[in-house]
Amino acid sequence: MNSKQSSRRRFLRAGPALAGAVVGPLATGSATPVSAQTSEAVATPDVNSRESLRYGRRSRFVTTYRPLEGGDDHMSHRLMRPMPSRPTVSTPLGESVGIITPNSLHFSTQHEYGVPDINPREHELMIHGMVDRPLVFTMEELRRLPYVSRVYYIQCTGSKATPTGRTVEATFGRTACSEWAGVPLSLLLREAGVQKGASWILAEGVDGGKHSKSVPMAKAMEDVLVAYSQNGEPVRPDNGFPLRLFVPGFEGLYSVKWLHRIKVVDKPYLTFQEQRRYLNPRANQGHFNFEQGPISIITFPSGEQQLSKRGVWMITGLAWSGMGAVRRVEVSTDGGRTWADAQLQDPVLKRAHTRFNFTWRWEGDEAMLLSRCIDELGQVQPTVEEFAKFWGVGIPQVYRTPVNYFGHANFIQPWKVLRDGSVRNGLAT
Ligand SMILES: Nc1nc2c(c(=O)[nH]1)N[C@H]1C(S)=C(S)[C@@H](COP(=O)(O)O)O[C@H]1N2
Ligand SMILES: [Mo]
Repeated sequence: MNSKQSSRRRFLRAGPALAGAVVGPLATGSATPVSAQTSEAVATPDVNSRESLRYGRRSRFVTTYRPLEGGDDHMSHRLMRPMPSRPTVSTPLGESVGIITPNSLHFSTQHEYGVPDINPREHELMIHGMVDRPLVFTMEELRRLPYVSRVYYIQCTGSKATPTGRTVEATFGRTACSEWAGVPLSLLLREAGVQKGASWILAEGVDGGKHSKSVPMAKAMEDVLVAYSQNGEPVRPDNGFPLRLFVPGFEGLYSVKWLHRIKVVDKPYLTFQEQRRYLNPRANQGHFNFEQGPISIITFPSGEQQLSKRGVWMITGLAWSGMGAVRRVEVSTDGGRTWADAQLQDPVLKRAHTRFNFTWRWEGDEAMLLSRCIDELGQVQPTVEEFAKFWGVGIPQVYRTPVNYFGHANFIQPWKVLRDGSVRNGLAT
């Protein structure tokens, strides 16, 4: 055994011990022998190009891309029409490591009116309505103000467990986590002087459809950001360049991109977008969905991935809650009959993706993998059965109904491991 191999074996024995599970020595032949084979270092033609030197590039052997939702070929997709709207592409969660989504791999959706091409030197943010001093900021003026940076997830309401999604991208691909930096909205609102009786803000973007969203004043003063930076670089055009609202823990649609106007008001303004698509039609729910509940997803092994052999594998995934930090994640490998704690990987941050890991010994039998998030408020992520029962409907109705109807659809997505090691969606249709 060479030294690489023995250190790998030490790690594999340590893993289960750290996870608190009892696992015997590895079955003979179950670990991949480490060979001396490495890919030949090939000088790629552009290695010294001006662009490579100035902006960097990834290895040509790394081919992770954002898959197109629906899995169609790009040019034949039904939405590739000569209009600004484009198909949704998903965060490649199945290959994710840690908690930060690279900007290039952040999902992209809901641009029915195109992605505006904004010159930051001409962009302004206006704050008006029920304020003592209406204000207009240029980007330069905003950049002179004190700013904060925070790691937060974002999740589109359309992202949820389904019985038909074949991959983790097809089900939960519209979520991502970044370090967002910008000016606290509370600072700008204090500067403008919010008048008595003002209880909401209306934020509006400059995209063609003027996407706008009403946000309660209490939230606006709590932790909302007017963000211009994402993972250390200017927010990308897809994500709202040069300026976006970021409303941590709320449904993604609150985080208005290409932000140019905040009106301080005394009631929610049900603008076209909000009224047409975002309201919860159940009047007894108050029409609005705010924070997203506790949720977790197994990213590996997930749909269409493959366990190549029996033995020790790391079940890994992401958990989050719109209401705070993740306290615990439990994993079941037997369809929910028994559960055990997964390890949370640092950092565990409020309203951010949290990585969890669970060392598992696969004996080659069929297995049903589930994960369940418990947040710091003690809220537990439901199964689809529990979710349907809570809303007093049947499971088929849960799947059929528009996503906003039942609030945040945070029920568990099971993955089924077959005897041949292939992985399938584990929800019955
Ligand atoms: N101006 C504007 N803001 C917008 C949208 C939009 O279409 N226009 N889409 C919303 C929706 S539905 C989501 S899920 C998030 C997605 O943000 P992201 O693209 O940075 O992930 O932006 C929100 N903000
Ligand atoms: Mo969304």
